[in-house]
Amino acid sequence: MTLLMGVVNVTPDSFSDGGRFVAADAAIEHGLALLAEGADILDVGGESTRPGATRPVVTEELGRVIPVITGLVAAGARVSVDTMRAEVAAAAIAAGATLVNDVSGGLADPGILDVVADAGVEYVAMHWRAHADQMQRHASYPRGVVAEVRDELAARVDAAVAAGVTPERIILDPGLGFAKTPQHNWELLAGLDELDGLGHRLLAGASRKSFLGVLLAADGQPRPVDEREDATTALTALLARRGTWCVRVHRVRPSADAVAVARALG
Ligand code: PMM
Repeated sequence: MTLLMGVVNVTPDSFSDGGRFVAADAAIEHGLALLAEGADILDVGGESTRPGATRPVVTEELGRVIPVITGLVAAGARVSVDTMRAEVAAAAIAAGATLVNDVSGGLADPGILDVVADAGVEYVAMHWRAHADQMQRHASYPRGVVAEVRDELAARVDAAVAAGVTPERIILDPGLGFAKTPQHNWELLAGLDELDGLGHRLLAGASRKSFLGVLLAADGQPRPVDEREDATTALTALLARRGTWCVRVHRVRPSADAVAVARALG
């Protein structure tokens, strides 16, 4: 059955008021609410990867995510850390995270692969080409987006295995919205079966992304981010129907219903 990963972003734009401890408490409370709605995994991230975002320094990222991971693990949650940094991954694992969700697939900080290998935790390698402030310059796939993403993910698997990560612990993600045009995202979603050929579990994150806003645009204006929930839920149903291992979402309850519907269909 498809698992649901609930997003717990601990970034200034997600919990804007109050100091660090207020933000941590709010994030923990949010994570617990997602668990109650049926999240299987909580994904704690302290770096915004939205197009154009600038990076926090490592101490800032650690200060954001570690208290939240500690609190959620204490509450019994299965926690993943959404980070590209080896140092943050190591601290998150020490705090109880059992999955490292690396949107760069080991490209941003190759040392993260050694951390994952040493700890024996699960590893999500997402398709990525450049940091958020540069990535849309890399949205070019002359050989076809599905073929290029597949080959680049295969190279990330090779790098992870070379570092000692057990292949069974590697999960692949097409990286929707990362160096992709809306059309690229749709082609990737339609071509996920080709990524299955790499022999790893798949995770996809489409929740609220701008390509859904473009799809649902009215009068030339993209649908605002908080009005993309129904489209997100529709995608969860379709992803669950095709047997995707995990779907990453901001709101869990509607997607849990979608997974239940897909499951009832067999
Ligand atoms: N997308 C975002 C952040 N982390 N992790 C994985 N594995 N896959 C994704 O698609 C993904 C991710 C950006 O989305 P957000 O800013 O809305 O959380």
